[in-house]
Amino acid sequence: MLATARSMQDLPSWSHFPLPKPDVEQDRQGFARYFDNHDGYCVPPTWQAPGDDAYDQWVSAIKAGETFCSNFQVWESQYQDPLYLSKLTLGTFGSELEMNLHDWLHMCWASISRDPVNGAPVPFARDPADFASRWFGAEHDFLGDPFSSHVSPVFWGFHGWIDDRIEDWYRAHERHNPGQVRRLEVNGVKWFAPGRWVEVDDPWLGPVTHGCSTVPGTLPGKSVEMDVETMKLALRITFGEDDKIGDLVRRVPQRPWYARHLSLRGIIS
Ligand SMILES: [Cu+2]
Repeated sequence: MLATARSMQDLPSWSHFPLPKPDVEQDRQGFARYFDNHDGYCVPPTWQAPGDDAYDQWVSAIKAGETFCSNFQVWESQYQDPLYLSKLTLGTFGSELEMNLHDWLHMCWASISRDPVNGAPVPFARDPADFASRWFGAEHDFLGDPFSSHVSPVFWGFHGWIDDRIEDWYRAHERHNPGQVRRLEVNGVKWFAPGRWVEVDDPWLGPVTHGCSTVPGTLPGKSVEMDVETMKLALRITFGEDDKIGDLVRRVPQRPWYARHLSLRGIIS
């Protein structure tokens, strides 16, 4: 994804996570300057989703300055620590990044979702089963959903940062387990040969290897998850209205996509 996007546009990685706003009592000027948002990385204010206290608490905690110190900075240093990385397989490291850090980055830097037509706030964000054309434009600029998050420059900053950790992981293994990880190019992407530290020989390359057909209907010889209309139906069953699915499936509460796992387990207080 990054390689393709970078072939069209300059999309630098964050070299470090942007610092939170300075304490107003310690640094009045810095505090005021923070809100000028010169670099575009100012953390936007939290918002409330009516009737969903668990969500309100979770998203405001993620955006709090204390959480930057207790979580984001801890992960930032851990995921660059050669000794720590040298004990992880690539798959385990990827899962850690995804489960601990990734969704939080999306939600920390997200602003409230807005209807692209009239700018009205949509606190629960676009319904995942709503494919109306207005959601497909660049005006739908919401970092909390994979449907729209790539519109935000912040997305490319932190995804670049995450991607850069793969090289750290490789260097860590070179240092502590020399010769045990071998570079290999797969489908034009820098990857690694399967072995003790690399379980997956088939990296997820988005639409190149794992995407849906761009032609609606069927893609002969491919399984149903490759079919756009089938996947839309699956989303409607998962997130759609109760009366259409009966008692068979419990309705998933609607929340921004990257707030699906409202775990506070990571917040160290
Ligand atoms: Cu992401």
